[in-house]
Amino acid sequence: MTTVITFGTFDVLHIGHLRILERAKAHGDRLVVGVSSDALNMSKKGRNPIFSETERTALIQALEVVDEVFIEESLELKADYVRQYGADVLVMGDDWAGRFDWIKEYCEVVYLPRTPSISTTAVIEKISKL
Ligand code: C2G
Repeated sequence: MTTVITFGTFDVLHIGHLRILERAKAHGDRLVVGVSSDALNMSKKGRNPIFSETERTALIQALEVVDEVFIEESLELKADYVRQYGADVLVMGDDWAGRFDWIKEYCEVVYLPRTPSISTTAVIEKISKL
């Protein structure tokens, strides 16, 4: 059994998020997802998320491709999460390329290309122009 772990804010959930979760799952048998806490999102992006961590976690947990979800409290705790969930592979989009290479000591680290032409910023802009 190969366990894959990935992380993200997933706010507002869109097709790029679903695609990376599907591609992450293809690297193993079990997919564990760390959803950024509201506080972590604030420290990364300087604003509150559109949807709360409770809502974002429920949305991710409801996806068929996802086996387990937890709240990611800090970017620095990745090695602990990898150990805690018995992850063999860490998958992230390539906007994070190189940033988690230090985890290679604990498991395989894979960066996948982002889905082009879709982002939360683009979704927010599209909605604001309606
Ligand atoms: N993603 C993607 N294609 C897009 C947009 C996002 O493949 N068009 C991927 C990102 O590369 C990331 C995942 O979807 O791997 C989640 O993206 P975000 O919600 O933006 O996550 P982020 O805020 O970058 O948080 O510990 C890491 C962080 O928690 C990641």
